[in-house]
Amino acid sequence: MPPIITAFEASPDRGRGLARDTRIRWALEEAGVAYEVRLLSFAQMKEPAHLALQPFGQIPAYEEDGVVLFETGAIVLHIAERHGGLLPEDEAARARALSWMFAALNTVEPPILERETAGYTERNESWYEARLPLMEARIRARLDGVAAHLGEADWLDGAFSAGDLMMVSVLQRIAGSALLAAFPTLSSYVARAEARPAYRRAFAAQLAVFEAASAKKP
Ligand code: GTB
Repeated sequence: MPPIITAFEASPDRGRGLARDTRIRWALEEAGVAYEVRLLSFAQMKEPAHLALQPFGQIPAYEEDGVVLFETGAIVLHIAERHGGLLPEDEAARARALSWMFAALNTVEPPILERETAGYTERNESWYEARLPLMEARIRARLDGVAAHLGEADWLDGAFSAGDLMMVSVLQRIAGSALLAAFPTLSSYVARAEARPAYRRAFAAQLAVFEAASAKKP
């Protein structure tokens, strides 16, 4: 049985590939694994059937041969370990790739999400404009670290790995912003990753879901 992932039946990002199922689609495409998708409405995401797979009522969840997983980090790691293609064979290089995967999720993503969430929830509060430069400085400090390590290289540590997949997925959340544009090597890094055939297929697949949902609307 192919793995099954869950995704939004109508993604709020309007098919821009920012919902987290894209990470999983991309990892599966890089590994050459065919998959199926179970589409959920927001209401279905909070129902017991989905909560049994994803305790927070979010997407994505992942099912494969009796293994049920949630959290994109855990899912990408599982795909990389089970199916190959995303982690180097060499033990030390593999460990470094995993460090980058965790750095993306634990060090780079939190300040980016903080700014994004504040934009949704605090924009009209008196403190928002004062807090914004502080939030952006925290993001820039993380981008400095990634850019310094990347230098002029194509990928973070030798060949493309799950570390790059996760880092690019995180950086995409500030794509188009002045924050990322201030780091030309990181902008090129994101563009290089997005040009990978596996990413193009993953992006097209999630966009097709959004377009089909839009076409059904009266
Ligand atoms: N830590 C979890 C993981 O990595 O798997 C986070 C999963 C998560 O945040 N899922 C989001 C979700 O289900 C969808 S991707 N949210 C619904 C809820 O919590 O009730 C996040 C997302 C949503 C929308 C956009 N967008 O519109 O641009 C981008 C990203």
